[in-house]
Parts: sequence; C-alpha cells; structure tokens
Amino acid sequence: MLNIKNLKITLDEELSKDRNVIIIPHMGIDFDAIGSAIGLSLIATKYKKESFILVDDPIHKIDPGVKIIIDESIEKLGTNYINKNKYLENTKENELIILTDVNKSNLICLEKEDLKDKDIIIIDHHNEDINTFNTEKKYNDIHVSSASEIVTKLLCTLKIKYKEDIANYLLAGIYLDTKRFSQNISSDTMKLISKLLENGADLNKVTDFFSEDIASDQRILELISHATVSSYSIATVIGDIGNEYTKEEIAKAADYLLKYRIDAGFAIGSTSLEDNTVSISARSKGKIDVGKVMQQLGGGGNIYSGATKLENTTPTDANKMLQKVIRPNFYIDN
Ligand SMILES: [Mn+2]
Repeated sequence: MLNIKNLKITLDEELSKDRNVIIIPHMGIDFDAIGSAIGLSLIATKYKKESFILVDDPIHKIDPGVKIIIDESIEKLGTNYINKNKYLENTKENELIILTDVNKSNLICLEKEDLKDKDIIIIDHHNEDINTFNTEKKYNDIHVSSASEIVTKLLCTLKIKYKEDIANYLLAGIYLDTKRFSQNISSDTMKLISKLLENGADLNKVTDFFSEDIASDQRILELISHATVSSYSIATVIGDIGNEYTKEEIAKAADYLLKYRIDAGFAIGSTSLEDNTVSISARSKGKIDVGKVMQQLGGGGNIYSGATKLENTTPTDANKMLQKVIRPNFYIDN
C-alpha cells in the first residue's frame, strides 16, 4: 500500500502518460464519493488529462444534495460525467482508472471483467475483501475519515489551487463520513478542514446540501398518514400502488413509525415499478426481532432494524406475505 508521498509520485507518473482518466465512485453515490471524485478530476485537469466520472445510479435515486453538486460541477467547473453504457462503448485500452471511496468490484457499476486489463489506482478508506481489486497502486487507510480527506491532502501535497466550490464538495464529503464532525476526526482531519475553510469553504452552504428535500419528506409523511396498527402493536405503512420510492424513503418511513406507541414498524413500497421490486424496511424498539421477521422473507438485519427486497410482487401482496410471517414468537421474552 502507498503512503501519501508515494501516492503523489504514482499520480505524477500515471498522469504524465497520454491517456484519459476514468474516476469511479461507488454505486449509491454519496457526498464523500462525489466530493472526492470531483477533487480527483481537478487533479487530472492540472495534468492536462481529460477525465470522466462514471455515475450510473438512476437519477431519482441520487440524494438531492448530491444531485445539486453534480449539476453545479457540470455548470461551473465543466466536470464530465459518463454512464456505464457510454463508458463501455468508448473505453480505451490505456486509460487510467481511479476508484474513489470504494475498492470492491461488487460496489461499482462495472463488472470485474470490464476492468481486467486496466491500470487501476484505489483511493479509499474501507475494509477490503475478496472483491477488492488487485492493484499495487492503492492508498486505502481505514483510519482516515473519508476519501474526501485523502483527496484534500493530495491537493495540498500536489500544491494544486482550488476554488470554493470544490472546497465545499470536499467538506461535504468529510461532513458526511464524520457524522457531522462528531466521529473519526483526527488532528489531521481538523487541519485539512481548516485548509478547506481557508480556500473558501462555507459551512452554511455545506449543511444546505444536507437539508431534507421537501418533496421527498412529504412523500414520507404521506406514507405515514396511511399507517395502520395491527394486533401485536405493529404498525405497517404501504406505499401507493404505482408510486416508486427510494430505499431510503422506505427506511425513513419505518424509522418515523417508531415515534408512535408501537413495538415495531414496517414500511412497504415499490422500489422499481419496471422490475416489480418491492422493498420492506422494519424497525423495532427491541421487543420484536425484526431481523428474524425479514429473514423469513429472504432479507436480514438485527433485533432493531431489518430489510428485504422482494421481486415480482406488489406492495399489497408483499404486505400479505409480511403479515403471515409476523408471529408472536418473534417477541423476545424478558
Ligand atoms: Mn467515504
């Protein structure tokens, strides 16, 4: 594994070659993945290399704040984005792949095969497993707060100047992965946050990216308004037929149910109308093992939280299946 100085040397070498750069964040793109990816595309630009950020998440599944950053970066910075099909159509043998905020093939939109002869650099802060790409050019430190922290450090090491927009995106990445600056902060993280602020980052703008989207919040409240409480003090909400929800919305609805005087809450809704996929999220206050309930439906979790995804069904039928497997024996004796 590389240290930051070796990573600088590696980038120096790899970005001096005549090639395009493809920056790959994880699927389910979040603030850290996008912030670090945009920072890396700036680095590629400084080496006069054309770079593309590979994003293949369906637009409606992208967090609204992340979507704002993507749109802003296109408009203000001219950042290039590419989807999976476009990438596969135009891929060139000698291109440089940089994975950021991810190191595993099962968490990106491409197959391991697609990258088998490619030059790959990994910049990450996650555990590795059998799906991790095999490359010498890897900077993966699980003790660092975020990929955005690593890229901020890289910008400092490479003495690359950047504007306030990029400072904001990187700060948003650190903000997310430190749970609003409350976890996993080292003195190095603080120094780099300070650098970002010196470069014009504005915490008000960053927290704005994280604001709830009114439309999405209203959909969750709409879901909640249909809640029914069955026997065993279990609340269930079923999404409108023909309405598509994100997994996060379903999860938030289940979270929300626990505000009420119930033992457990289940939220059910279509997450893909095209594939007839229905997701169920389950939350419990501890009396019911909702992980076990979700296991009965092919999912999993623990006592307090669980989820499953059902194919080829409707929310109504998914609810029937759910009600059948909710039995008193999932109550925990105490
Ligand atoms: Mn991260």
